[in-house]
Amino acid sequence: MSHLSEAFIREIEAIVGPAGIERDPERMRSYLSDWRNAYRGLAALVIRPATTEEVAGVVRLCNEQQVALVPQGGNTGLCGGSIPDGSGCQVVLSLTRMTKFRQVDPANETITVEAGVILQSLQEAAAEAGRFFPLSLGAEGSCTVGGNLATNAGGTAVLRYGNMRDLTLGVEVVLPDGQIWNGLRGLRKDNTGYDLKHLFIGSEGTLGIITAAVLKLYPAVRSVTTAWVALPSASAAVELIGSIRALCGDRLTGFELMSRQSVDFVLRHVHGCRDPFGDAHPWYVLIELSDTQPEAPLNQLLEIGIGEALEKGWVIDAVVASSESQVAALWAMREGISEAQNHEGPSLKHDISVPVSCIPDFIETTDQRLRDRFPGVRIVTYGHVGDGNLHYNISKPVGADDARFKAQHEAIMQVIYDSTVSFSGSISAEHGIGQAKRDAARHYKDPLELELMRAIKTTLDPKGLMNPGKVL
Ligand code: FAD
Ligand code: S2G
Ligand code: ZN
Repeated sequence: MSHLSEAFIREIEAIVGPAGIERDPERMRSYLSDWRNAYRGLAALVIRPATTEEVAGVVRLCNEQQVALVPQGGNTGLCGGSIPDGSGCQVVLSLTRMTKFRQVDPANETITVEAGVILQSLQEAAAEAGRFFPLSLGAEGSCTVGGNLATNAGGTAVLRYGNMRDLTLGVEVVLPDGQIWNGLRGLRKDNTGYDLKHLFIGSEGTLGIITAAVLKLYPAVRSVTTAWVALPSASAAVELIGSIRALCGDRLTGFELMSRQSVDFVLRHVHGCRDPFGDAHPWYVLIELSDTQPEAPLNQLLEIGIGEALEKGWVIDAVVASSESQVAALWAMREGISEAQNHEGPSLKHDISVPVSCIPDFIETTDQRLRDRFPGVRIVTYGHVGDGNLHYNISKPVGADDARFKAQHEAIMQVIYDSTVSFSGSISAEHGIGQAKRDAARHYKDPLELELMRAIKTTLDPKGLMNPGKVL
């Protein structure tokens, strides 16, 4: 039973056309639960506008009729930010039909795309224009540019190119009252007051609907080399990234840490993955060097860097990929961790960041505290070392009951987040707050910061109709 009047639905249909609304409960289902089935909701309607003007018309009508909107892109978010609540009164506004490439400007090194463009399609379009768009993450085949902007997505190339905020020059936004802000400027310098785009990047759909963006393009990458390296400890990884970066500078474009536990899960659950080394080692890093020169001496650099590290005891073993398929296999090991965790029962996710230099102490301290209080939990530690960003995910003890384990989530989360803030870290490095971390953010964030965030929210969305219950 819809909480919306037939008249309202007819008005929506007059704006977006029959193709733009979804009322069938079966077809609505995929919009109402997240990738991991960790969050489920109900919606009175799913609306799929095809243009910015249609988005504006829908938002204006929802504003007049006080109907709350939940923006949605690829629905790969990991904090439940794109899932409506259980009231059945909210409407999901999916941007997935807005997939136009509005402009490619190779000389300005920019590309203007609509919010529903899939990240992988954007990467391909950049390559076709003889350029490179660097954002890269495990969900790139499904996540959208709008979702990447709304979550200020990070991924594996942040250490070289930054996160989505750093890759964006302008955005187009439909504000909560239905006005269209055209901020689609492709300028690298525009110092005319507050940089408003940064209000919406990372706002997770709570301040407006991002409908398009001007994104930076980079020179095409023409040589890449990739290595899988076994290490004795996490502190060796921090030593190693420092020495590789000193040697290779901006050529270091990937440095992903993985614990043996995370590799074990992948070997167990991801078809076709095999450990390049016979023996098991405590830690691994995947290193990627890349360059715009076709014949850059990347292998030689890597061999020098790894050779020095072997002498210093930072490296146990190393293999440099010698083919495209080997490179793909190594990245499949890394990117398979997220999926593999789902086969081991609930994955309590903690996407934290600490200063890079604190990574080893954070791991040692937090592992110890967790093992003392929750014997048998399996700690899946992996992530983007160059950003100080660890995915510190906890799986249940072997054979434990899912429900009993999940009942410990609050207590486990508190140990991890208390430890994070004791190292001056953040409780959400790249995934955002959504509904998953709203209460934790209220507990751990500076009260003045929360007050400022609320002031911005109240100014832009006084009726509180934009993604209610998320972030704040
Ligand atoms: P959705 O999940 O649809 O929405 C995410 C949030 O953005 C919601 O709050 C939604 O309301 C809002 N939103 C969506 N579109 C718009 C819009 N146009 N305007 C305003 N608000 C909008 N994330 C990382 O940062 N780094 C990683 O390395 C990473 N790896 C991942 C690996 C896997 C296997 C998976 C499943 C996810 C991973 N993620 C990662 C999380 C996720 O892919 C990102 O957060 C991504 O940016 C979400 O994009 P989306 O289009 O799926 O957004
Ligand atoms: C990644 C995915 C999140 C997770 O793979 O880099 O951002 O913890 C993560 O599954
Ligand atoms: Zn990540």
